Amino acid sequence: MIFKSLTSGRANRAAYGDRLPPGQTLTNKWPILHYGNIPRFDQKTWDFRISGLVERPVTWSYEEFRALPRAEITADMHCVTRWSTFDNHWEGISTKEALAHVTLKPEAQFVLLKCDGGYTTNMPLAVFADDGCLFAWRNNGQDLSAAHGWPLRLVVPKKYAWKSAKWVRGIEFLPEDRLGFWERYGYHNDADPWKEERFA
Ligand SMILES: Nc1nc2c(c(=O)[nH]1)N[C@H]1C(S)=C(S)[C@@H](COP(=O)(O)O)O[C@H]1N2
Ligand SMILES: [Mo]
Repeated sequence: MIFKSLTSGRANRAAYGDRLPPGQTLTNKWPILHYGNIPRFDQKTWDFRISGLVERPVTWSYEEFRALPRAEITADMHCVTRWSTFDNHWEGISTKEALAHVTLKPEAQFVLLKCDGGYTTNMPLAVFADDGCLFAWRNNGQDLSAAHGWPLRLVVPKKYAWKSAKWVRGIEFLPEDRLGFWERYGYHNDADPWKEERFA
């Protein structure tokens, strides 16, 4: 009964055992959570930039981005506010695919994701480039709604969902870690739900 919503975290743990990280509760709805307003999307002016420690920066138009080779994954999602959803099917392009279009300088060790509206989140290059990470525009067979990140969001399945940046517009490669929006406000930099890395 995966889609039955339960109210008790303990009952969830009993029912879903290894699948639910500590302190999380399964929900059958997909909550909407973000800081600030939903940015307006204009396909004509939207672009995606790869900048920082790369030999040559990249700017893709919306059409160019959507023409890249595609990937799909199925993953669970865990928000630090304690809800989880199972079996999200995402379609988009993998972070490995994006990386294949640039030559990183050797000092590039960290990534800062930049979003419309000013949201940012950070992670080591190895976390960004891990299997399962992708820039998605579809979830469970449907285009993302504006509220869930249309036209593009990052998905980092192994981390708390604040690393899964909505309305993402670019990647900057950095020599040192630079904290993102929630990371600056005291969220844990590593954000592993299995270790309950909620706050620093
Ligand atoms: N641009 C942006 N992306 C964001 C956020 C945000 O405030 N702004 N919030 C994050 C948080 S805390 C969560 S839990 C997820 C929620 O994604 P959803 O609204 O699609 O469920 O988006 C993440 N991505
Ligand atoms: Mo969250």
